[in-house]
Amino acid sequence: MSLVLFVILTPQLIMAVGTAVIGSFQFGYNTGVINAPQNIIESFYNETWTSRFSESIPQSTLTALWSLSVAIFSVGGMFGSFSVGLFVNQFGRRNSMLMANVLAFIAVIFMGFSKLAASFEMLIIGRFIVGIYSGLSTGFVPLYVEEISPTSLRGALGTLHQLGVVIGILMAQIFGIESIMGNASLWPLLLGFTLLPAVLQCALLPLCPESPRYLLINCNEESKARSILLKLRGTDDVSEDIQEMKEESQQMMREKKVTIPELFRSPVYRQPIVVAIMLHLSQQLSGINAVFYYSTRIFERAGVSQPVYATIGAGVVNTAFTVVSLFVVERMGRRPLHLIGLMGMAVSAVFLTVAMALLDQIRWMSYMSVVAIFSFVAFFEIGPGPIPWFIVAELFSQGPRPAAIAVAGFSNWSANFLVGMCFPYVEQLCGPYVFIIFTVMLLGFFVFTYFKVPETRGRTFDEIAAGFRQSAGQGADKYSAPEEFNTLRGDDPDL
Ligand SMILES: *[C@@H]1O[C@H](CO)[C@@H](O)[C@H](O)[C@H]1NC(C)=O
Ligand SMILES: *[C@H]1O[C@H](CO)[C@@H](O)[C@H](O)[C@H]1NC(C)=O
Repeated sequence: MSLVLFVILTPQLIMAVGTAVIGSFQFGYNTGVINAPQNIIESFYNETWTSRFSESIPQSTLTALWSLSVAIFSVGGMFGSFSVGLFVNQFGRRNSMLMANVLAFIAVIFMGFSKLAASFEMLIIGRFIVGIYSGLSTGFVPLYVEEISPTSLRGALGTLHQLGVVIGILMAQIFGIESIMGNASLWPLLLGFTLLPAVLQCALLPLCPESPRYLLINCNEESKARSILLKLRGTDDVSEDIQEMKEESQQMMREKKVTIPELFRSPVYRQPIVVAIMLHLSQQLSGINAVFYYSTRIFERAGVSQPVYATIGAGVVNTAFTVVSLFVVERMGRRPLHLIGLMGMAVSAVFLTVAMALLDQIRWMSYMSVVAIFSFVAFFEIGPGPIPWFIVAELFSQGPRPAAIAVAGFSNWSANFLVGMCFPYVEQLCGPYVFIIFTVMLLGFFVFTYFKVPETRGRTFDEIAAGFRQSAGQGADKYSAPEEFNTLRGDDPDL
């Protein structure tokens, strides 16, 4: 097995994947960066407000402004993820990634100079723009990585996107330590750090190949696609890959391109799209971003004496378990992993709630809250973190895939916004019981996944589609013997 791995992992492939996932890193970094310096930036808001209006900022205004600064990132992300399709088909996968960096540069200027300009508006605008960039990246990167990877490694390399994200979060948390950049004078640098990866990516991307799949299917440039594939695969025979792509392209022509409204109207896609949306909602409404945005605050509430270090601990656990999932995801099916992850998170959330509720009576409950958050994060990375990506990409063939990914991205970011914006308020309302809400949702998603989500690992689009049609016709019993159905996708009258 490992021998095969080395044969397929050519330097070109490693380089291209590594460069692409810088985009994932940026997304993670900007997700996590706002967590640790919350108090410091809040006092900057307070000072700015005081010097403008000669009175200190009302607590409610501060909460609102802060939640907005955190959550507007997701509004940007929503716009970005909706524009992914426009870019990738017009300019190609690689050039789209290159162009998006313009946004990163603009965002850095806004965020990095907000303190100098004494303007929290600039910070908020910068968060919005870096959100757009992140929305684009989270669309570009998995698409590019999937299209340049050999089939056998698609899953494992796909998780590198997630790994890039969690390393970004971890770095942001480490840089956010007070003695590094999380202090009153250096926080603009902390936010402006995004500049460096952007420069690095701009320097490396021109050396990476365009996606062969894009060249072949979108541009009809077979010889270019072939020569890129030869380098990426490190073999002298890529006819199988080319053949596979051609088949897909033929199917696309038969299938015709699917728009977002059609996705919901056509009975062929309705079930898969509902599954895609629910999976992304399950990722966001699991409460993971409550942890990534606010864990320092949560640990403070839970009476942990060094909340920043606990936050970093959560980042380490997050990264470690992403690596674990990298290895298991190709061995185990997507479905069991997602189920295990959801259930584990639900149980952890219960422990966290108990720990926070009993904090005043029992001192060591603060340790239990740390353990509970760590295991919450670990289970996230086993299931709801990486799995929705796989399943959504594997549920749809080229025709409907861009539209499907846009819809999934939209639901992801809307839910992300909802959690980022509302969590501080809900927490004020519910106190220690706030994670009960996530527990209930997690259990709901568990039930949904159990009954509705098919296994997609190692199955062709046709088999999966046939499975859906079967279950639509027959009700529950499902997806167990896909090989029996050998239906062509194009033959459905509703298309
Ligand atoms: C804002 O700063 C002033 C002066 O430092 C302080 O008294 C006040 O409590 C702060 N307001 C908030 C909402 O933190
Ligand atoms: C959804 O959000 C998660 C975590 O916040 C992120 O890892 C993922 O890339 C996002 N997906 C999309 C489609 O934007």
